[in-house]
Amino acid sequence: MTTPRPETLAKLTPVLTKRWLSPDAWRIGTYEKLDGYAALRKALKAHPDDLIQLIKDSGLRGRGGAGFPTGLKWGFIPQGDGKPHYLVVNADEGEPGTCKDLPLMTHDPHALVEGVIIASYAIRANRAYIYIRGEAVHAARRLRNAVQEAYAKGYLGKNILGSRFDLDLVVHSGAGAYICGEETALLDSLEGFRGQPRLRPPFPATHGLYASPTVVNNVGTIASVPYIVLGGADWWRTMGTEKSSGPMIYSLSGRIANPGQYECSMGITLRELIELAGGMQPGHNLRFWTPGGSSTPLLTAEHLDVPLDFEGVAAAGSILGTTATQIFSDQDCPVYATYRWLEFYHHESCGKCTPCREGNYWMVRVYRRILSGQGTHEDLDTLLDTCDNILGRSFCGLGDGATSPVTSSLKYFKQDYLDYIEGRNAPKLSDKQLVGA
Ligand code: L3W
Ligand code: SF4
Repeated sequence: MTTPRPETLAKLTPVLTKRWLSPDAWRIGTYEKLDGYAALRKALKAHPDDLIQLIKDSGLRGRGGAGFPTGLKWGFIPQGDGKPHYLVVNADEGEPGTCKDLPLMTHDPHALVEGVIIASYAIRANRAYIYIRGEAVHAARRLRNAVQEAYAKGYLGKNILGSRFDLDLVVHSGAGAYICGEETALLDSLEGFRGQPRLRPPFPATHGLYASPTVVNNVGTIASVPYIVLGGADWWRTMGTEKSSGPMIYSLSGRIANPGQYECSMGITLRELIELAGGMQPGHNLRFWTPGGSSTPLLTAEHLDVPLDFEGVAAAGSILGTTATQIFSDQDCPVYATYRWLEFYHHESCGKCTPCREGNYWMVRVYRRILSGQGTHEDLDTLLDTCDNILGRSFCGLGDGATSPVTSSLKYFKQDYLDYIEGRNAPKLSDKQLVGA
């Protein structure tokens, strides 16, 4: 175990995570004692347009993977259009390795509820939904309890705190499909249809839930709002970088001494995160890692000093994504890891478009062949060619994301593939598993 240096420890910025260790922080009484709902009282005294401007000034960017500017998105909602507006929170956290929203909703559900009320007031929505992943039963229970408590205290319902603003909030559990984390599939699922992506544009901002203007934001994005309202845009900008402001919850998993969530100023490096987490597990040396879940191209030990903000990771050839850093060592095989991720994408592909549905199916078969010692050199060209036909030709991000581990592992670890094909690596899969392909 390594002990973090003081300058690295200073990069820990507990903002969204600050109440997680307080006993009973999920109960409204505790939340109120710890500044809870103070931001709502302040926000309801402001003009909704000023709140949108505040979020624009803070530079807050979406925490769900794409990093889209939140204030800009809120500003897209047409005003005076006579249509109902909706706020939908994407709590369908399902990206492999990602584990920042579920602990937030479990430990501090009122932070999300308070954020929902403020955001709904800003975009003039009178109905909001939290779409939570079906398997997250405990988090959903905590959220439903928080919503009930908020109604009982007058923070939800009619004429909230005497402001004449009304809001109803519904917690809706999905059925465990990864694709429902794609915003338009989520909206279809919420409307009672099978969750499959819609064509964009039009974007949800103009044609969302029930074809009405809708903001879809991630849990971490909405839970950031009360802090910005209380602390101000300038304070928020004291953390992070110019274009990637604020703190971010990084989820560390894999070959690390203390896996978990580390909330730090954006722009921290993996080297510093590993230090905060007590170092690598004994006997393991870093070999490859995902900066933001399996849909983001792999990076390697050469990238330990890449700033983990939107621009820094992009410059290194990957994507910040959901800041799920899965850490693999010299005892892990990048070919096998990629195969396991592809099994996931193949299973979760909704089947709507041919490149993703067929491409992932074929790539899984090719990986099984390689890993059972029966691959050929042509298989590597087939993989790249298949990725070429998926990337940019799929209907939604799932298809594009599935190509990331394939192309990046071939870029950095081609020799590992060759070792299976040329018989230097013992097969990892049996003939029986190959037949199952
Ligand atoms: C109005 C325009 N709105 C863009 C909105 C759009 C959306 C947001 C970002 O995928 C990525 C994906 C995953 N007018 C607009 C506009 N918007 N132009 O901005 O849009 P986009 O298309 O950049 O991304 P996305 O479709 O939201 C998110 C990657 O994140 N990812 C995350 C996966 C995580 C999960 C999970 O755990 N649930 O799915 C990881 O890397 O691959 O590329 O709101 O409407 N002109
Ligand atoms: Fe469905 Fe995959 Fe096409 Fe997305 S890319 S619409 S998940 S088949």
